[in-house]
Amino acid sequence: MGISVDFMEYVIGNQDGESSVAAPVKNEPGFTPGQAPQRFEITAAQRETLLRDGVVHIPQVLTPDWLSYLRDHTEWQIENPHIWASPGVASGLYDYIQRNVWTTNWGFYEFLAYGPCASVFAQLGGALKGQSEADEVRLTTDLLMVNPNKGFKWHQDNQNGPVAFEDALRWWVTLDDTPADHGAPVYLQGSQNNTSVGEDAVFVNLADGDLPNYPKLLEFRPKAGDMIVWHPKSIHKIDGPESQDWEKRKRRVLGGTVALNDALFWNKEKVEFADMGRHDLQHGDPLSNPHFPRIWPAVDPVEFQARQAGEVGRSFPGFLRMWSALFSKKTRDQFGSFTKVYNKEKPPEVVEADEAAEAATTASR
Ligand SMILES: O=C(O)CCC(=O)C(=O)O
Repeated sequence: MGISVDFMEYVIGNQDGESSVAAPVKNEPGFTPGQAPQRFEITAAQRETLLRDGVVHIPQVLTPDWLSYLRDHTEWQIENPHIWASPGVASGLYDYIQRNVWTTNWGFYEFLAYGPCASVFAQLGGALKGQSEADEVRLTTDLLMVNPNKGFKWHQDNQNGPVAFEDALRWWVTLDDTPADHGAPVYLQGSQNNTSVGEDAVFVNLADGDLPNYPKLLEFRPKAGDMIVWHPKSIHKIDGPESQDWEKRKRRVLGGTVALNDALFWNKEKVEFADMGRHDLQHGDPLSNPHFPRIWPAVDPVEFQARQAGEVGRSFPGFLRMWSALFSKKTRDQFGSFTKVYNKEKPPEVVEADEAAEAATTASR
């Protein structure tokens, strides 16, 4: 048994400020609340890799300070579990998993507002949009994922918040080294270009549609502080340990989705666990709203105030919105794909993507 969460400890309300670890930038002279995020330089090679492969591994985005900050908040969160983590924890899928943790614990929000990730999104999002940097980046959801016991079979990401695929970018930052024999994220190279996986699908069979046209598997072994960024249509999986138990090991990851530029509120007419906040946005409205906060080029002062005042998060009206979408055809299609949880190992041509990434990083430093 890995990390165990005490169900008697589940907290229902907001946990802002209870973990007292301050964001590293706050100790710097001249720090101003709401200031622009730190910058991490993305290379031309990394931009090209994302465009070609649909995924890129970026080593060492987190400084030691940010790494230790995020580990402290994650440990605190596991010890003080939020009720929203209960379904994922009870199922044993993860030792701890909480969506939109940025809304209940501002430690995670401040990481995204001030840390280096927003600049990575801006530069890689810019690559997708044909710009050197995206004009604007908004967070549409995050997910704290500790120890994927059962792994996550071949899938397309579908819980991205109310944003269209063409305006979204997926991301993942790990706080631990990947073990040698499991836990490696694996991507089908170039599969962002597939035309056969419907937008409501989650799990896929690699033998179906045009997926056989993407025979190469890119396997990454990220180390603590590394990021992976990918196109939302990229097909990928992660395998847990064979025993489905991480025991005393830890694999702590914060992942999520951001929206690029002037993205619109996209009502997918299906269950969106990321979108249960108290807002009245309608399909086609600008996404500018504290529930989908701007993090690049900097936070929006009004949205920032709303977040720090605890005005964002799940709400009863938002829950009803999610509930009413539960019975839509699109939701049925999405859950229908759960019956196809295939993990057929093609005779894989595994490309050691990490070697390529390391070469690119070394060249850029
Ligand atoms: O790292 C994990 O546990 C799963 C990651 C993943 O597949 C995703 O975020 O889509």
